[in-house]
Amino acid sequence: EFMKNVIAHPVFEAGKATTTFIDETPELFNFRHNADRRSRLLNYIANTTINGFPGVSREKKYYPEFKYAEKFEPINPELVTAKDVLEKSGPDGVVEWLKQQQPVLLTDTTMRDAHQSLFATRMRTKDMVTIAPKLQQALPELFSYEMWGGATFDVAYRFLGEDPWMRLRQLRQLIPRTLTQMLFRGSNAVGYQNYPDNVLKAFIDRAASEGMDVFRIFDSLNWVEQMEKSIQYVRDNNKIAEATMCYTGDILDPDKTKYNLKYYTDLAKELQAAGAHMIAIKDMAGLLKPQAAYRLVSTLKDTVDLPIHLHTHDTTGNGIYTYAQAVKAGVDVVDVASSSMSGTTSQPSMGSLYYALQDTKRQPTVDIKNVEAVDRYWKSVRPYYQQFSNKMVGPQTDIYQTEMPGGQYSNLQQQANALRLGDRFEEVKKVYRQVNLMFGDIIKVTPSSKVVGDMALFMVQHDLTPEDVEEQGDQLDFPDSVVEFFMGDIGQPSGGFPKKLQQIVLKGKKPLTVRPGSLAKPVDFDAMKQELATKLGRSVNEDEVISYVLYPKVFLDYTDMQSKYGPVSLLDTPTFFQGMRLGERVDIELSSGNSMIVSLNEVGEPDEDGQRILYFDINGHAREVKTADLS
Ligand code: 3PY
Ligand code: ZN
Repeated sequence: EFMKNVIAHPVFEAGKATTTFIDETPELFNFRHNADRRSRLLNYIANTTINGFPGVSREKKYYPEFKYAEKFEPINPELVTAKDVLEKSGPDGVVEWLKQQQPVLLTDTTMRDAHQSLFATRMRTKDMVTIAPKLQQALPELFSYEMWGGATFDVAYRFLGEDPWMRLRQLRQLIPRTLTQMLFRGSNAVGYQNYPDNVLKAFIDRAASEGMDVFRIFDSLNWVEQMEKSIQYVRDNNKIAEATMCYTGDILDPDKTKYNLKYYTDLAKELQAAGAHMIAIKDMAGLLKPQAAYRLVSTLKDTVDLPIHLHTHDTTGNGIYTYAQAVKAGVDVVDVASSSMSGTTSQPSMGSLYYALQDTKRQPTVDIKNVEAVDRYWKSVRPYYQQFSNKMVGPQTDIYQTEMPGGQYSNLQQQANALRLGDRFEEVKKVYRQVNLMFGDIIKVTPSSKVVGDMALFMVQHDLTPEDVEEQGDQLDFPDSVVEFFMGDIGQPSGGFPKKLQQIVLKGKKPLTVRPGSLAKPVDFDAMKQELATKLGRSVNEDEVISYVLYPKVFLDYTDMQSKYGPVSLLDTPTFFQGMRLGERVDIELSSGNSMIVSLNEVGEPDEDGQRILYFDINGHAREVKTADLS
């Protein structure tokens, strides 16, 4: 077996093996492992070349000749970052430090919300890790990099065939001087349902130990009870608990009385009492108008003694103006994205904000040349993901009425297309607004936004008006998410449920009136570990158990994909989504110093069973791979 490895080794094959070859070539001993990884990757490439990637058309492979050669100065030894303060003085130290900063601080969302909101969360770890060391050198003084949480956890496993924990560890290692930040959906963790408290705790403990610093914790109905436990678990890890108020409505509109200024100041006080280190205003739909931002931030500054972190989406086009007003009112940190990953459903641009605040005392302290140089990298990466883009070409001011979150817009469009309602999307938006009012005017953000979206699609699909729902409700089979919402499974909305509609939807079932987590049985992690180990036929680690508990099916599908196709995260992004084209050559670095150079020389016609043979050349050796043509 060992001799087979020796003979098959490229150095030996090339006749270059000397007497010390065996001693100097440790991979001979894991050669089967490597050969196996190579074969699995080739199977992936062959299959993707022939059958494509779900949701990606294959007319043209976008594969630019691109070498990113920007160089940055080493970090100034005098610099003190928020991360340095956290390491030295803990989260309370960061809170005090923030209060002393005159310039507004920045969070860069490029590696999380920007791509979640622009191209369905599809950015791959490889494209982040490639730039991460340079990001660290170029922009160490940022408050934080948001690079995890929200939809990224699920999408990494489900669509990208990669391990989100690995992403966290790699970025943490490459960005040691700047805080990492994640979006945490309170009792819904990084999922769409309520999890028992011990699952929240296990997840937060693990994320903290793997390098997460700032946890932005929200609840989709702004229900503080749903955030309290998570805030405490983050505090227990000596990390930063940023408790969140999701913003909806318009505090300056006297006709909109439900979510008025008092609602937000009361909420901020409750969050402070629950142990928040910082307060986030999460304007997920881009509804916070500039004058309202001024009013809200200045009032909050007078109400609570905590730093305020503002998050908006540029969907309605006023993001920079909103930030400028918030900065004037004393906001401590704002969320921006690199220019070519900013705008519309994403965050406002970092570079634009820098210039908008020029000649003010609060202009952010960043080197604008570096901001622009980093953006040249993102600009070259963005076209890889064009096919997942939401195609919104400019600001959508009708969102002020629809109140649809940036991340939902493109998703709902996809769902509408799938139901053949694509050409009725304007109607879907109109009904989305009606549904919100039928439900009692609720906060709309994952997962409550999905409930409203599902109901809107249901009503458009069945041509139902709100009156129809009331009159024929007992015969209607409402979407599951709507039933769960009225059952209280995602919590209690402010002002309670509309009673009549609740009865219609629940058809006699008795709803919860307490926090679902207070009734949920704790998960038995030891039993889950056993169960997973039995299913996979091998021992499993802590990350795998937590992921399995959160997303059992998604996680098992991911492990299936791994056994079939190997470490697909090592492929470059165009090859991952597009496979190869005839005559093309691709370099894959399997591990440091261990590369695989692949050329595709010929693609055979399908045989009678629909199998094609692809003729590759691997590190100079011919190799045939058979794959089924599913067309
Ligand atoms: C998420 O929950 O993923 C969000 O980004 C909500 O805005
Ligand atoms: Zn957002």
